[in-house]
Amino acid sequence: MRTTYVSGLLALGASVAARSNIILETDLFSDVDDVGALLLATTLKQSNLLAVNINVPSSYSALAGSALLGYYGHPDTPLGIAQPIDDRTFFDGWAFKLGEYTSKVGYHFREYSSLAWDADDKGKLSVNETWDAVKLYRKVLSEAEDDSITICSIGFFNNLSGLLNSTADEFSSLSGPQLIAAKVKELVIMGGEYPAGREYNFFGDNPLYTAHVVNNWQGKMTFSGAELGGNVFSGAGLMKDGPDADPAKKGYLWYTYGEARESWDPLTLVYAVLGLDDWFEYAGQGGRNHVFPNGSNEWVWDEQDTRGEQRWLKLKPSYETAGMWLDELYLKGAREAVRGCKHKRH
Ligand SMILES: *[C@@H]1O[C@H](CO)[C@@H](O)[C@H](O)[C@H]1NC(C)=O
Ligand SMILES: *[C@@H]1O[C@H](CO)[C@@H](O)[C@H](O)[C@H]1NC(C)=O
Ligand SMILES: *[C@@H]1O[C@H](CO)[C@@H](O)[C@H](O)[C@H]1NC(C)=O
Ligand SMILES: CC(=O)N[C@H]1CO[C@H](CO)[C@@H](O)[C@@H]1O
Repeated sequence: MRTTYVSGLLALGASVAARSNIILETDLFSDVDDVGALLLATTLKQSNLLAVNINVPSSYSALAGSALLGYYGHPDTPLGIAQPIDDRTFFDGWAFKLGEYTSKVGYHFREYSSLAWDADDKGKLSVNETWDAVKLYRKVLSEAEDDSITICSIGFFNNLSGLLNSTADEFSSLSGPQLIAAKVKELVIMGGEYPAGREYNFFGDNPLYTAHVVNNWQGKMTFSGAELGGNVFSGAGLMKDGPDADPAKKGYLWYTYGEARESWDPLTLVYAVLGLDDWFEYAGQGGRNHVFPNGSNEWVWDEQDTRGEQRWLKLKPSYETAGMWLDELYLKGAREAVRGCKHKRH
């Protein structure tokens, strides 16, 4: 196995039609691997990022998300967030080791953001320019070509559950499930453990939302489990060699203090954009994921279930190689962003 990842670069000449239309559903709040995923979603040539929805309702998540989008050349990509928003911040009260990065990325890169950092007289940040996540799904899906959208879910399931429950509105006369059936090509999910287990994205917020989405979604679903990204470490190269003023580099440093991080979310994003490519193969075809009310999950074999193909991902290269490939992609994206950086807002 070669150790340098080139197929992403070879595809540079690929036509625009070969790009994947991505809606990113992220819990950009605690773990920094969402930042790695967002870096790739905004800088991979094969990614056509249509919208970002955040499922933790923190004003700092919105500010960080907006700053990252602006910095990486996507100032007009709409940003949605679960409502109502509050001012919660992350604190690592488990290991007392990991730092908080959303408020710092939001503040230090505020010049790239389309949201105002200014606090009102009660100290509350103004983030009222963000979309309600479910409305944003309905708008983007209603405007899309049929069967053209990949939703890449790397966080919790409140917004997707809200989308499933949604009804006709100003954007579309279709219900949530009808809109999904018409427009969504694939739902790619970081969450669960395969063939069975227990993972944070599934149980960490409201596991009933997870069960609602995974057990009812009609259409193709691909799962990236705890065991996949949990063994692949990345980010050290970006922290060491990345451009000084890169917000993803800073986010990683503020979170891990220089240590490589597990790669659950960026690996999932790579699959959502590139497909299997040299990175992945499928497992579990013919079976279904089932999520229990407590958020644990199990792969079941049920021939009565005709909801559409489901599978989970396995890695093709070694864990070390995949980590190296990720770092190459982070560095390439961060370096290109420096060259293209002409999009300060304020
Ligand atoms: C956001 O708040 C500002 C200040 O209160 C107001 O001027 C603006 O119209 C609001 N924008 C939206 C979209 O509600
Ligand atoms: C959507 O509806 C299901 C019941 O059909 C409910 O369990 C779930 O909480 C609802 N989701 C949201 C986000 O309110
Ligand atoms: C979750 O529920 C499943 C099914 O009832 C059960 O097998 C499993 O032990 C539960 N897990 C936890 C951690 O409670
Ligand atoms: C419109 C809608 O259903 N939005 C949901 C997104 O998730 C939050 C939970 O954080 C729900 O309260 C909202 O109803």
